[in-house]
Amino acid sequence: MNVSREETATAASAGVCGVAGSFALAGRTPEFVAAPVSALVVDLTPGVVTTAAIRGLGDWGHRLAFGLALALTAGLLAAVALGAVRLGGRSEVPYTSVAAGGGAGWLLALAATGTPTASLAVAGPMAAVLAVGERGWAVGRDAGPSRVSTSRRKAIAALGAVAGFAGFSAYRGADITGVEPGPIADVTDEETQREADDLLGRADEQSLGVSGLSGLVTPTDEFYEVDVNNVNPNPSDGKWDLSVTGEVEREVTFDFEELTQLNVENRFVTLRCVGESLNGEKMDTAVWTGVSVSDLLDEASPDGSGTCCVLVRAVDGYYQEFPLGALEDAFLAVGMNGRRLPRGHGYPARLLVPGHWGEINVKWVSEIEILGEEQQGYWEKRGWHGTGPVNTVAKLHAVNRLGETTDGSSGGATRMQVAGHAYAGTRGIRKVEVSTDGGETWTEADLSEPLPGEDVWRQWRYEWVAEPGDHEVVVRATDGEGTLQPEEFAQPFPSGATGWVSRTVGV
Ligand SMILES: Nc1nc2c(c(=O)[nH]1)N[C@H]1C(S)=C(S)[C@@H](COP(=O)(O)O)O[C@H]1N2
Ligand SMILES: [Mo]
Repeated sequence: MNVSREETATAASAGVCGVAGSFALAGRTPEFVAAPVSALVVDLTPGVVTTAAIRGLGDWGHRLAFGLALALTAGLLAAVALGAVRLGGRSEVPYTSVAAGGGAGWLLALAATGTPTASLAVAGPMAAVLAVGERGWAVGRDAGPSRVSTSRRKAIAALGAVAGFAGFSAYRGADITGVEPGPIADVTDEETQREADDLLGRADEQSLGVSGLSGLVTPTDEFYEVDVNNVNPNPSDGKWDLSVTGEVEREVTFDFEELTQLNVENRFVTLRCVGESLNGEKMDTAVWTGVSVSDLLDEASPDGSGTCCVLVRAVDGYYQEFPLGALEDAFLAVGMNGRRLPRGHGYPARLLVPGHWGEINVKWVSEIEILGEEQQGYWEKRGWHGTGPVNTVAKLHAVNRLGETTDGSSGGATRMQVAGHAYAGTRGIRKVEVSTDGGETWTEADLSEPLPGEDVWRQWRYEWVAEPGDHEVVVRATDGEGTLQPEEFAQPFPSGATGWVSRTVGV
């Protein structure tokens, strides 16, 4: 088969523009044509590779997988477009390539997304490129002696147009979030809303107000997000439900309405990812609105004897297994910081398990299966041990120079401030100590007043007068049971980071 450069370029451009058109319309929602390819890439990646990528590349591993999915999808569409171009070249009928390529692109997109209208965003740009290809390149070919320069100019213009379109769609699609979460009163009542707002106000008041340190509640759009997939599900209230199955007296299913008819309350809960580095930023707190999981379990009545654990499944194919006991005080959240859950945090409902690593706080939760025997969850299959209680940590995220002072012995001393958050799950934080001499001597830091709730972090703050030079600041927490945060350093893999955070502060 003899394929010309023009044909290849047209087909490749059609593939890129098909993906770009789809992203401009759908963003990272399931209507994006590359969404199922992305899920497939994640699924087919062996666990050891995933874990190695997380350890070696961090969040870039995720981006790489998404980039690969985009390239594969564009390649697939380009292959279809190439077939259409070849067909058009042999046909007497004008625009055969446009009809064939646009039609095949539409069918492929429909197969991938199941949405006829959204699939037009793939077919349209593909057809447009094929039309330009059939007209434009052909004219270039007939242009006689000036052919080289004409076709080069055309190639540059075409490349520019494709790149421009891809850039535009990357910008457009990035803003598309799927559901727009309304106020939590929409699905509960005014009193629940007022209480959530009051709690937010209270967190604001109790925050230590240190410059450069986030408050006791993390604003929703700054709350960390960890998903196995690059494209999150977008279930609607009407289509979503949650079942309790397995070793139960009777299996029960709740739809969203039924769920919100239960006793709704607001709770402060902190989440932390087992995969984050020791002083990382994947630890945040919100006011969550929801119902107690035991209310759901009561209706199903798990068989008392012979049950050990639960397998919780989600709409995105994620699943986690952990001891049944952990569900006793668990919460099913439908709201976050006074509004409904955003799609990225599990709309319409997610699990919150007090004191446990983030990974078992299953988002888009769809089934709670009571088990008689242990199984491995998604991350445990990939080598992690992240289903248990969190490690104790005191982070150091703010270093502030408060001003020159005269109380230093040699003059020229500076009043310094360091601060951060401390968290120990349901054990709570008893104290945080700071050393400014590399761990020789320790002083207790100020702590924010505890917020109500059994699984909430605290802020700490420490100020001292520092002589000019370098100071090795170390910080460590003691949990509510009196246990000091272990000093020995460990990487996040497989059981969460340990050690004391330290930082050299130059004055
Ligand atoms: N369905 C589903 N639930 C999930 C995940 C996921 O990928 N899919 N990620 C888990 C992990 S590893 C963490 S740390 C928390 C993060 O919750 P957040 O994204 O709301 O901060 O969600 C957990 N729940
Ligand atoms: Mo996580």
